[in-house]
Amino acid sequence: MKDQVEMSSICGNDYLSVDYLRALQLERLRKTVAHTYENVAFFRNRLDELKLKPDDIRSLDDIRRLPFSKKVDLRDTYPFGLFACPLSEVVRLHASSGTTGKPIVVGYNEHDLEIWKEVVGRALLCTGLSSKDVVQVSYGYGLFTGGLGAHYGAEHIGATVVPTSGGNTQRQIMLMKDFGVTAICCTPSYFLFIAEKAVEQGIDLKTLPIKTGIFGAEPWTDQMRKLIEESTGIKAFDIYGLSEIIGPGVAIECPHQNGLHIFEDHFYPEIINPETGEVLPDGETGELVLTTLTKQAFPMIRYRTRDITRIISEPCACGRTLRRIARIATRSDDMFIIRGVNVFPSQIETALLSVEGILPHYNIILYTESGMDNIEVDVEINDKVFSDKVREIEMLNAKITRAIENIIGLRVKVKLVAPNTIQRSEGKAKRVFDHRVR
Ligand code: DLL
Repeated sequence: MKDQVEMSSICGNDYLSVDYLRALQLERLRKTVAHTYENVAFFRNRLDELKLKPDDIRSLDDIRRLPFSKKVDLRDTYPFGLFACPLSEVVRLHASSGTTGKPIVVGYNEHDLEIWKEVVGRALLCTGLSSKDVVQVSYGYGLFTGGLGAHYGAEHIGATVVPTSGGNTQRQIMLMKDFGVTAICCTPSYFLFIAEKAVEQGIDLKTLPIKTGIFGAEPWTDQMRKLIEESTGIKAFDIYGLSEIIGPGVAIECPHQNGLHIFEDHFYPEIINPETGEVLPDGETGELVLTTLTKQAFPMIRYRTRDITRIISEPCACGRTLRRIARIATRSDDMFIIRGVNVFPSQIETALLSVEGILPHYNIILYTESGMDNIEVDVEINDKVFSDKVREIEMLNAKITRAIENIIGLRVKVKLVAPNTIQRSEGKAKRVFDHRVR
């Protein structure tokens, strides 16, 4: 009975004909624009300034006539200024920390929660999970959307949910083993920590039933995926989302892992040149802009995510007609400029993990010395290397320095540190520390 619910009623929209999907998107876009215009003064004023009416949106391309929205709009209207229904109809609030003081707040009515559990459910099914799985949710529960988002999605497909939230890692491993957990949802950095603790406890994850990881909420690289898969024997899937749009469940990889399918019947994607705002064709890299097509309490129109990716429109071997986005290696605001060179943390991770003998735990420290900006990369080495002779450690240091220089084109200071000295994360990892003098 549970199995029948799964594929037929939940995933139908993964396989719509492209023409039908576009028509559905247009119909939903028009509704969303009209609903937002009617109920959100902030949006109405912007459209009025542009002398635009909701009825002017007649084709999907007309979306380009609509103004972008940004994180600062949420901040300026804190806490509920962008809500499109009275608070009495809102049944859930979530919030994500902004860079300055106040968080950004998002709201859901009952209909929105239904959509959320549908898209997360579809996401989990897309990776091959089913009602037979026992899913440990180790994303944080609370204002962060990760825990509750994954929770209700997993319940929706009839899986058995183990709601551990983040933290208390030893206990997480005990429950994973005792409950026969088959899949885990958490940040990739937290899973690394769990895997490390399991080794310390003498538990080999490869001998447990766990076979799938649903990892997201932070950037991670293919190198990190390889390392996780090889050391733990699970298959690691990338899941993407953001609070402003819904939370987790905007996009996910299928077993072919050549990009993340976007649930396009609910979220309309565009890629823009972040400098000019110009819309770029599929295949070109730029900033992802998302429009919600079905949300009611907190609709978002042309939200600039700051996440850098490209749309992949070639058909996928899985048969889903949903377009994909390339793995998000970086946010435009994560990039730092050192001596005129644009550097992304993911480039440093890629370089580090290409070198043998180091552990996937690192910090990137930006500092100023004699008026010049520099990068120091502190990286842990494994016990074996740590006990090696000074000369061998020096050689490893030179190798890492070269690997980074080859990728970013800058010589950085590399510091090899003892195992277990870099702070582990139970949620989103913080890896960049900016101590530059401005
Ligand atoms: O991180 C929602 C989420 C929870 C997604 C659990 C996946 C799993 P926020 O806290 O609002 O929401 O942060 C959103 O995190 O704009 C990206 O910059 C980053 N991010 C999320 N997923 C990925 C991913 C949740 N798979 C911000 N790869 C987004 C890279 C990601 N970055």
